[in-house]
Amino acid sequence: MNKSFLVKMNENKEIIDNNIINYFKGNKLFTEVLNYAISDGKRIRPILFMETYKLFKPLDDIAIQFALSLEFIHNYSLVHDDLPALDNDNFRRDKPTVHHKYSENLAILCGDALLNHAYENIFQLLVDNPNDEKLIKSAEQLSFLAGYEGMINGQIMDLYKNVKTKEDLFLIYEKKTCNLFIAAMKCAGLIGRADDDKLEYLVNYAYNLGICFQLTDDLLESNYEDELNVLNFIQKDEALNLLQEYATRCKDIIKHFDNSEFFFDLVDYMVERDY
Ligand code: GRG
Repeated sequence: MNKSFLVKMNENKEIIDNNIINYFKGNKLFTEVLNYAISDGKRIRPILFMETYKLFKPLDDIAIQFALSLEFIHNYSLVHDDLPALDNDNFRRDKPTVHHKYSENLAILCGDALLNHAYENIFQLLVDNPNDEKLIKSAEQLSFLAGYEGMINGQIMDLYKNVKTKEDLFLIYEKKTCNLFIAAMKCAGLIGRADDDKLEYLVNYAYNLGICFQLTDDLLESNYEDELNVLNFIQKDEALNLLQEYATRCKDIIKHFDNSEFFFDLVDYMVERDY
């Protein structure tokens, strides 16, 4: 992997980690629960947001706060997804899940609180910048893409749809995974005043990158038989070819931007990652 890309990834991750670790103050048990839920992760969505933002303007506090909100939403979805009523997972990021370490009721409330805080943070940006119509639009887009027709709809399909084909599966991936990637890039583009053509490129790149991310996840999974996994629909060779196809699409799209080396390398990172 390109060394300067990895340095950039680490610098970005550090910005998020420095702002998010022990974010919630106080010494109550619930503060501990909230901080536990957000203490780890690759920080891909906020990094995607910040790097997209930098295609248009230098990083500022609006960008960092928006990026943090994306990470709060992502973490709320993981805490709730791990609950016994949904995926019933006891471990995530090599640690006990929130409900497993604390309790189910605290995990439900933790997810609720993270989601609310994400929007509280964004409303604060709107209060501070009341004339920024693009910021308002980006807040609306984030809530749409993460909402009942977006990411949550992916979870509904995962639970209730009879997935018979690869196409059914990809629709779930689009909703569950790609939507937050799209939110990251589209919102950054909106706030950065990208024109309509550029916004469309950002959305398409984010969609294709989300599928690459998900296909890599599937290929890394060894016990996939009873799960939603592309390998239950096609052979490994075919999945690897498909992954390359989506990766190439990303690279073709991002050629439309100047100074977009990071986004070329990001595709390779997504395809080559081993965790
Ligand atoms: C609203 C409950 C609820 C669910 C919405 C996002 C989602 C649907 C469920 C979360 C679980 C899941 C398997 C989502 C697919 C996307 C995915 C692979 C998430 C993990 O993302 P990473 O690898 O996580 O970026 P880290 O740990 O790095 O933050």
